[in-house]
Amino acid sequence: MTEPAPAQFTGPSSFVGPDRVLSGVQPTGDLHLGNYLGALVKFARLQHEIPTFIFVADLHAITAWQEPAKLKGQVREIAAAYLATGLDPKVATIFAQSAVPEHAELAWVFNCVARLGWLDRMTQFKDKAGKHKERESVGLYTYPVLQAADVLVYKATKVPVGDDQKQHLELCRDIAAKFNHDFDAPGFFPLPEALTQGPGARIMSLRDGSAKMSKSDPSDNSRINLTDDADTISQKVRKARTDPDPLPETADGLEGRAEARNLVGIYAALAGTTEAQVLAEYAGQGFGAFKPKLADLAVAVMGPIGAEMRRLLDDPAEIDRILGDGADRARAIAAPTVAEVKKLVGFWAG
Ligand code: AQP
Repeated sequence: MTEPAPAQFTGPSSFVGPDRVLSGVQPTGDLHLGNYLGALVKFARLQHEIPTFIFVADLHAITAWQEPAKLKGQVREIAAAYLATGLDPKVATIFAQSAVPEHAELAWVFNCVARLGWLDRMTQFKDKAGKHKERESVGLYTYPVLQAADVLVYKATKVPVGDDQKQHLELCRDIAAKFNHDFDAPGFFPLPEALTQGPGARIMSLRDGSAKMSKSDPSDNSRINLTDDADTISQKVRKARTDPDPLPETADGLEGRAEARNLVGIYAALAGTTEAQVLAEYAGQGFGAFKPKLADLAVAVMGPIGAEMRRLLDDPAEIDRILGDGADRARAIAAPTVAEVKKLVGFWAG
């Protein structure tokens, strides 16, 4: 039995294996612009560069109560969003987390590798649990451990996520390194890298530039949903909180103007350009002029996604077929990893 790690395990991984991308989204509500720019848009790009595994995180979803009769439908909605934003099921492996039991199996082993002190530091749990953590599920607390299993069961090396997930990825690396160390298996698991770069890494609420855009924000006006129609998108952009000053010439001028910075960042991410280029075009103009341009851009990018999701959801059997096929392909990678882990741990069934 190894003593708790005195410090975090870092350093280069001796892992030698193929690069793989892994990420997922919880089926816990309408996907929004933050999920799209922070995660989904990267999935579609990466699938053509590196073998890509994208799952719907239904095990994670039940860390908070989900209506059983609705959960399958919620999973299909996320799958439809993946497809509508450009994931190709012939290229990427798309599946539901609950269809690959190896995630949960590996998570148990990792629960015994991770230290309580490591989890105590997770700020997302503190944010979500608020003042009443004793009322939260144990699953919400150990969520980042399951997340580490999600990634490492595929020995994935790249994890495209929003900024809010960086800390969980660091924990994932610590778990991988401690497992490799404790079970004398150098390089068995890679130390995966979070891909958070880009202007969409942290999209803030349209009502409060200091809060992350989030599915669970009670105000629907705080976010643009993937399923919003053109009028709703335009209205939400026009109502977005801003300040009375014109846009500055450089990004330094956005200092202390969180709402202004957020809208410029959203424009840059949607247009596939940079904050500096947006400011070069709009410097000196007020939000009365800028917001309609942003609204048009958001409608042009998001409108077709919502329409395609609605079309796909008309054929749930086809979505189920894609998820079933993806689960078979995912298990073909995950099962051998768990078999190796069982041997390393010394399980009777290993
Ligand atoms: N505001 C955001 N900006 C950029 N990226 C974001 N992501 C979430 N919000 C933003 C990224 O979206 C991916 C999927 O997130 P998730 O649904 O699995 O979990 P989450 O981070 O908890 O998403 P929400 O919307 O904030 O949900 P609630 O309100 O339930 O907490 C992740 O890659 C995440 O980084």
